[in-house]
Amino acid sequence: MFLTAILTSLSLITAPYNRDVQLLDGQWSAIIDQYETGTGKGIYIDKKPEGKTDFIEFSWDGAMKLDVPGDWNHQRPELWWYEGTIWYSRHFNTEKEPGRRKLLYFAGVSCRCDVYLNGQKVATHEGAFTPFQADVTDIIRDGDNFIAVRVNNNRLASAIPAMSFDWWNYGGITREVMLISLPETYIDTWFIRLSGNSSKTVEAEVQLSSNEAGRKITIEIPELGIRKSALTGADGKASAEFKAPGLKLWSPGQPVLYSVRLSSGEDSVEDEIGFRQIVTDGTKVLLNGNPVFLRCISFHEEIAKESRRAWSEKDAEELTKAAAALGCNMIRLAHYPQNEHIVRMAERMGLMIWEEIPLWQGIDFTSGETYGKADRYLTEMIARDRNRCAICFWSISNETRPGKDRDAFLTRLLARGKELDSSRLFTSAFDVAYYIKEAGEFQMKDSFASLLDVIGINKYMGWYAPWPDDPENLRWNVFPGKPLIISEFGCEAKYGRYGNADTASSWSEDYQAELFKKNLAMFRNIDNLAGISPWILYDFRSPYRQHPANQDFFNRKGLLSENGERKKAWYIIHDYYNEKK
Ligand code: GCB
Repeated sequence: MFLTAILTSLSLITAPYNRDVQLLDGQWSAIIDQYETGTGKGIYIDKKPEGKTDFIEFSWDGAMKLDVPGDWNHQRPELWWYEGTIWYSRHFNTEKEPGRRKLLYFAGVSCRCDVYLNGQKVATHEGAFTPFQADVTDIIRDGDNFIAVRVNNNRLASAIPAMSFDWWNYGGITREVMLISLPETYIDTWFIRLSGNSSKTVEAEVQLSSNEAGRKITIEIPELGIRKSALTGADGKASAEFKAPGLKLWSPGQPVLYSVRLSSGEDSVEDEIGFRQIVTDGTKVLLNGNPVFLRCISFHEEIAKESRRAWSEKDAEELTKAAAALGCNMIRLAHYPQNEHIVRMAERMGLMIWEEIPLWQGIDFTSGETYGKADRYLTEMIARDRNRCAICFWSISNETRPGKDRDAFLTRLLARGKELDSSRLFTSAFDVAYYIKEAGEFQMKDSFASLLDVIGINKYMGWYAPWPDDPENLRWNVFPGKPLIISEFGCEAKYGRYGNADTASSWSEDYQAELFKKNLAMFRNIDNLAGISPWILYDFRSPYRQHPANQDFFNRKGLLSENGERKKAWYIIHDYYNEKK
């Protein structure tokens, strides 16, 4: 019964990194299991031969080593293209602590996995980009423990994303694994934010790990001289609303974060929390009541120069600093929830965030199973990041086509998102805005889109779509009453290639620069334009991008090469963003 509870629970502890953590990073043993025979052979038990006639084929003795965190692809040449199953394992020492609980927390495993601790299955999870956990208090042993994880990164038609997508399908335990030690009853989750449209009233909901009524929870914001207490109800949850005079709101220009301390019984925990308002007013996005133009850039969770997934704080710093250097006040985490270090780093630096689930083209909208996965993805993303004030937009899809099944699927998903968090703007990126010659303007028909707060448009004028006229002449009439973000535009260029500014197949920086100038000229005609997000900050790895000389498995739409060298288009956006400041 205990196990079922673990497997079906969506519970995710808030701010796991702020806890008493034993990191299980380092070199893990690994066995390639191409034919999926490991589970049947009980590979998750560290067996040794018994007696003279016994032998073990899938032996951990002498197995190869892989770094955790880390994708497997970049670690060994034979794994560069590998899609399938790899088993990971390691021993670790810990202590059973009477009267305390232990959670095993995985920040991200790509794409699906089964986790075994001391021979028992403790968790199963699908979805490369969100965390999961298991309460292992009763399974952990004093001294030596053995953890084994079956990791599989096959693309599946029912999965999110599905069979193909324009980024590398990195496999492995790509983010941190940790064992968290907690009091028997601990502060499990919290959601602390401004109350409604107020700028000085704070609202807090705090959930204990057990459903105990009458437990006192104290919330302190020492810098503001605030200390409030509330009692839990029968569901173990306490709510409080209080005035916070003197509260400074978070914004890109002033990314103020407060240290918030929560305590209850023997547990206490701190989190850095900022407060801001984000709403729309007609065609404007208002941050703390002021219209803001979104100077955004997308990037993948990748250190492209090393052809690997980004996972560390240092990686997060590299990516977010590169966005800030461009003059951005916002980042789009394409196309999935990236690791928590990136989100927190961006928040500290004053970058607003658009965060999305990888519901990217090719999704099976007819499948109930897939809907369940989408619901869970969204729930896990919001559960992890709802206290991050930098996140201003939740996006639920990228480039989906209108239709009965898709409309029903996304409408339901959007309602679910709003139920989980009504304090943000909901958006999606669409590629169905077309130039209608007879009307002399861009239009878009999509009834689902009309339900969103903000419309994202991916439009590759001059690359996937030829220019029908001079850019200055192209009018836009796409959801004219709502804020519109050009959430993608651009083209490929190889760093250091010059000339032929009028020929796409030159792959030249000059063609890309010209295309950017033309797009910026066209954007002046979009009355409801609330921001832009060029595609993309860095060239990135993708199996789609085959051209042997010019791409070599890199999508070359970066403003920066994979090594961080600035292409001409980088300077164009840099200047444009400086003017928009
Ligand atoms: C898109 C996708 C993005 C691709 C990009 C491209 O519309 O949203 O994931 O990488 O186009 O380069 O084609």
